[in-house]
Amino acid sequence: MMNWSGISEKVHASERLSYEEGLWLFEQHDVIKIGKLAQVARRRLHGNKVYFNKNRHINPTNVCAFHCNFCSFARTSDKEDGAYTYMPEQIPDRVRGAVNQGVREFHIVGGLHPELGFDYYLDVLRTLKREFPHIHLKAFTAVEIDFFRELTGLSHTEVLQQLQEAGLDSMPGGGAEIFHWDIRKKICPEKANQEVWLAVHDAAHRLGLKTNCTMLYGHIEKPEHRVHHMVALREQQDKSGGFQTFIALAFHPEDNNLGRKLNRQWTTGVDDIKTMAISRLMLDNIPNIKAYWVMLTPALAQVALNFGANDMDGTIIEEHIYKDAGARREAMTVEELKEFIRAAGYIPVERDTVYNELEVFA
Ligand code: V47
Repeated sequence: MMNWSGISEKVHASERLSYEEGLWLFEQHDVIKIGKLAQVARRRLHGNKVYFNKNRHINPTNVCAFHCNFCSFARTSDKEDGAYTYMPEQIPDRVRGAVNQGVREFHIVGGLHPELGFDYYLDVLRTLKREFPHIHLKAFTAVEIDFFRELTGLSHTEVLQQLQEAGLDSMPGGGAEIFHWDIRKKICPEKANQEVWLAVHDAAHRLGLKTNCTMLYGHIEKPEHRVHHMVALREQQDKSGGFQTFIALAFHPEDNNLGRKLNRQWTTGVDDIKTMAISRLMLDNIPNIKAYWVMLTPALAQVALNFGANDMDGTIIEEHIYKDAGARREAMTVEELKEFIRAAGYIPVERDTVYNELEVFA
């Protein structure tokens, strides 16, 4: 029989929660209770610290060969309204301002362009690394890596090695969506599936690359698909150990087919907070839980710090994927981030991409 005291004992003893216990937590309405348990795990790992970094997103192209029905960002060809593709040599000038403001990381992801070869993506990295050698390049999701494998006939490992030579320093966690095929076949059937997505991260971890992982929730999935997803990530982490951060991504319903089908229904605040807390409890071997403020809004991301989250991402600057899907806020200054963290009662800590602490703002 599952109950609060059994789960609470396990959390206090740092014992792993089962799939069934994860599901049971999703069925509970006492979100404060779930949050308190998540805070036990969060405080054990991070005390009162909340991390942020100074980063800038770069989305080199929005032209994409795939048709994921939740995506508002993609265009099917260069000719479609709103389509854009930056040539590698155009990018440094676009981001120089952010570099001058002290940005330390570029988060680079984009469409799977049907006509550009692998060299385009290598050139994006090479150009940025040449121009800004001190900036960390966190680039390309597992889905993009698998697309490059298809383009080149190389293995995932060989693709990653070539990207590393061109300047790749780590990988973001996108493209995981919901692994369970009952859902995945309805929202992104063309994308790398669970096995492939995990195999790419496995290959990256074995090359010494740190990566992140995500879950897209709040659309047609059920709690069991969320818990299945978390357990799959946890099992992969047991094997290869290179995930740094988990980010639960709430579905944004504006301007995409899935959103229209669901009558533009947004996730609720309670669901967002509950999902955050349960992810902290289930993912006992992934060190950080990110409250991605672009996705949650800064206000709810701040609340999430009391529900298991210990990281607020960063300054971000020029985000497209969420903005196109209905998010309103595009950038936060370092001062704003620090203020949000302090006002919630935590200590802001600036980190680099791989979680070295750069400055503790006590
Ligand atoms: O994989 C796309 C999601 C992801 C929508 O690694 C949507 O540090 C909601 O992965 N509504 C990309 N979500 C973003 C991402 C990410 C973000 C921040 C930090 C990190 C990190 C990674 O965005 C996609 C997809 O799951 N997404 N469209 C939408 N309409």
